[in-house]
Amino acid sequence: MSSSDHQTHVALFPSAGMGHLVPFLRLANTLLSHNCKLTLITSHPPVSSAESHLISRFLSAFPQVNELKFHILPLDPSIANSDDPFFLQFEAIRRSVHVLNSPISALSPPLSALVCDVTLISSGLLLNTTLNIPIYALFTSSAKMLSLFAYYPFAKMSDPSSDFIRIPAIGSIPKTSLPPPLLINNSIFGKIFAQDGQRIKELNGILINAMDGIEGDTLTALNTGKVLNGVPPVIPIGPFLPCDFENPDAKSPIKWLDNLPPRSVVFASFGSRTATSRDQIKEIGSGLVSSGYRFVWVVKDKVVDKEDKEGLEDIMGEELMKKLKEKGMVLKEWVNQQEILGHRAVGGFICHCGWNSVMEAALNGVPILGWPQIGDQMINAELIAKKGLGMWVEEWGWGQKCLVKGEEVGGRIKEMMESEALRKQAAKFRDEAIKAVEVGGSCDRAIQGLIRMWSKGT
Ligand code: UPG
Repeated sequence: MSSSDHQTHVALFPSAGMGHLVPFLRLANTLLSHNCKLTLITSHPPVSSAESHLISRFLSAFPQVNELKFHILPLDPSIANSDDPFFLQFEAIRRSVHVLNSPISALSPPLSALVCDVTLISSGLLLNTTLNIPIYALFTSSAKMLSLFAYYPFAKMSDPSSDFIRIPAIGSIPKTSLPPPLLINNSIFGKIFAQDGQRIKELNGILINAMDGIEGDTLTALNTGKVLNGVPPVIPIGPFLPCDFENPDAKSPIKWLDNLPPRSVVFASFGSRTATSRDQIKEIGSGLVSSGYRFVWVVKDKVVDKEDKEGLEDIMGEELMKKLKEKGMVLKEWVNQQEILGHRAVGGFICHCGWNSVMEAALNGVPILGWPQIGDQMINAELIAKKGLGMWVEEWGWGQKCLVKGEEVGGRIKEMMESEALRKQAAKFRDEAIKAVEVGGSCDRAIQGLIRMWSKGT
């Protein structure tokens, strides 16, 4: 019997977009460090170059990982009313999953567990009709969002005329804060949400990039059946730690930051999958300049990076670009966000409240100025404001829908950078996050417990 026969063999099945891939690969890194055998299921072709590059860097760093590559059926834009390439990819992966049946059953040694993306719960359960192993989901957003996901199929039926969704033990969420596609009939996102939300009871567990220090109350409510009876164990394994293979070959602002005083710089970035309108880009630019603070700003002009070809000067105009260069660093490429947030010169983060970014800010003790753009981000923004990890200007609404003036942006940046209360609270979350990820800390214990269960087939 070879030594690999004794290894716990886990398959990880992420869905589209860096917001889903990054946490999966960070989990992969942790499982590998605990000597698991790993199969990574990759769907081809991916939507963005960032995904292809990250998968390549990951596989080069860990040649022992088995890549189970499968080609998805063609995208079908007529299938639902969405022009979002990432949602279309979610749907296409779900529609193509049957092709995995035979290669996944043939894996050797046989799988001990499958961890699928939250948008692939039905797919994972479908594959399990032949595998018959423990199936887990990795929930890539907040525990509050998970409560909505679990309760949504019931909430939707309860009172369609109400302006709120009331989630037991969690509270009311205004419908205006829900991911906007949930309010559109027949949207891909809405369908996945309803279909997979109903099936979470069939999972053996849900892993989540969350920690008790931030969402202990919600995690307890989920785990004691107060949100919904029958929710499987929700296991917080956050915050995920950044990994060496994530480093892009990009222009790094780190040397520039090295020469600046502690907490004197604002970092602005809105994640991997939203484009900022040209008008809003110009207002953000003038807001950053008028704030008086130095800044690192990552500009994203197109939803999919492959299409993001125009130069900064063309987008900003010569005059604004000149002013921006005097005070800060503007980039239009993939950066090492964790490294920037971890730099002592960075004292605030203008952030869309994508959940990975929120947890990265917490791990580094950096206060957030939340500016939700799409999806779960308004729910996350409300959460960080309530917990004191950041501020959220409710009147700004959805970034994709309203134009916020530069003067207003600049004023709020000052407010965030000058708030002693935010700084203290963010530092408290950083301390708790560091405790959670220490050897013997809550993450470590949770991962070891999981591997023990998986090795016993539970
Ligand atoms: N990142 C970089 N460099 C960049 C841009 C992003 O390293 O130049 C990283 C960032 O550090 C983070 C990830 O990419 O780890 C982005 O994830 P996230 O902050 O969650 O944002 P999105 O890419 O927008 O993620 C999508 C959704 C978001 C949701 C998340 C998890 O937009 O709302 O919370 O997926 O489900």
